[in-house]
Amino acid sequence: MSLLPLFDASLLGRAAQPALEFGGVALTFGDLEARSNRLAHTLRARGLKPGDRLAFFLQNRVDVIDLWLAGVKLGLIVVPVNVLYRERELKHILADAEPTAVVTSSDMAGFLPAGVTVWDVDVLAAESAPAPAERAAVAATSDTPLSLIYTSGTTGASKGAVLTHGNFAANGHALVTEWRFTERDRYLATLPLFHVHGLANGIHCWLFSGCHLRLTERFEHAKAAEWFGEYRPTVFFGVPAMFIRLLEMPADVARAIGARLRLAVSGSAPLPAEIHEKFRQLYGSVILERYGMTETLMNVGNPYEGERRPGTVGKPFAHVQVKICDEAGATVPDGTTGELWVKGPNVCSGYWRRPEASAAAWRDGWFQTGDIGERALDGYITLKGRRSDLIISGGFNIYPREMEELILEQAGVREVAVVGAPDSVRGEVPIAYVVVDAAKFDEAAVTAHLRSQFASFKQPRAFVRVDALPRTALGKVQKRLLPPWKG
Ligand code: MCA
Ligand code: AMP
Repeated sequence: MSLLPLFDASLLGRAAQPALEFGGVALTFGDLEARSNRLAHTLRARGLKPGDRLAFFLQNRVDVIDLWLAGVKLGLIVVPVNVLYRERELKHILADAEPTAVVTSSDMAGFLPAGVTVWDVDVLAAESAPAPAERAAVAATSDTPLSLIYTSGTTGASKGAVLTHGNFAANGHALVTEWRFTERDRYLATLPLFHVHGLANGIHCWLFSGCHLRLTERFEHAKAAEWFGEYRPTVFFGVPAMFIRLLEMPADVARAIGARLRLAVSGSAPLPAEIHEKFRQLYGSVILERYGMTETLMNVGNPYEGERRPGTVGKPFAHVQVKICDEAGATVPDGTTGELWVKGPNVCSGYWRRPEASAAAWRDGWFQTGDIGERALDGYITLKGRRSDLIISGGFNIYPREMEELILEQAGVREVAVVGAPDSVRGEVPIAYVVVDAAKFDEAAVTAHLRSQFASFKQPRAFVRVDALPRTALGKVQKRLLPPWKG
């Protein structure tokens, strides 16, 4: 099934109904239908055909929604790119995805590597204004790819997960149903639209249900009280760092917000049980924590009705099968730790142009998540860690190897290990333990170079100098034996 018929309940069926507000602009679903049709005509006139990749490198704005809808209609493969990415990340993703063009704004175009075709978002919008408002659409099926979303997997270089219309349809349909979305909901969208939490969950729950959306350019905790107070959302999705920031709200304001908020969902990183409890006390609202991945969209969630158990991610969604396996691939008994394997219409079709990586990640039709967890006798799943040394900071992923490779290239660095240290807001922050040749190592120069190459959230919070890295007899670095970072 194409996604379009699911969107049509809103785009066509609720054409006159208010759909969204952003920066003082209010649009109906009919406006969104017309805007995306006009953009689709423009993209087609610029030569885009079904299966072509079109990347966007944009902060949240309505044009991202227009691009997504136009991509759905034209059978394009849309490639969302994190706005915080810098030279290395951008070069890698754009060389791998080979998009026809990258749509960006004039203030961000300078970050894009030379040789990439850049389309200015405002120029595209101006060019689209006189285009026909009638729909330009091609047929799609469940298997038609819709998006390449880059995720680091377990290796240093990130890989594009090929997500199809069917993957997004299954995920969106399940969430709207399980989370009881109706057109009366008001969803405050502050998550970035370049990751699946904001895009596949947020945008699709909104479009499938026909509720109302308030979009913000990004999450800013200093504005949260104003946004919640003015907009009066019934639904909010966030990463744990956002819920931690929301604990700074005055008690009376928080109570009033909580009284209207029927659903607060946390995901993308572990939500500490203590934050779950503090949020309940302050807002009177019980956070629903769920677990997903870019490759699989959502897998497991706490129930809408019933116990939302702190520290757990709940039970598999109805359309997803989950089994917990030992290293040999045999299912372990409940109460025993193993790796989560998942199967279902939500799981992506593979990694873009990487048959070996795809072959390594799937086994007998099951996707091996790399996440370690256990299932209680009553079915609730608790995540316990990961097979790889992924660091999650503020809900953004950092693969240490990617940073280590670049740090090792710097003058005076003999050895390096990047590890996550606990952080009260972001969950974890990266710390680089280095063995250096002090005469040659220039920390300020290394820091400046890293900033030009990688996203801000990947930057080491500190360089800790050590005499040697702890290693096993086989030479593997034992990150757990490094001295704790004292901040
Ligand atoms: C963050 N920063 C940004 C943006 N977001 N800068 C520009 N535009 C943005 N959109 C930078 C800031 O400049 C700053 O950089 C740093 O991030 C922290 O910003 P701050 O305002 O201090 O915010 P905070 O209170 O620490 O909160 C950070 C945050 C951010 C807003 C929660 O981490 C965030 O948006 N996280 C969402 C990540 C997400 O959507 N993950 C979903 C992945 P500096 O460090 O230089 O000061 S999808 C996924 O994982 C799976 C599938 C799943 O299950 O959902
Ligand atoms: P990504 O593939 O970049 O979207 O990141 C997905 C990873 O985020 C998963 O493999 C988990 O390790 C982690 N994750 C997502 N949701 C949760 C959660 N509720 N609790 C703990 N980890 C989570």
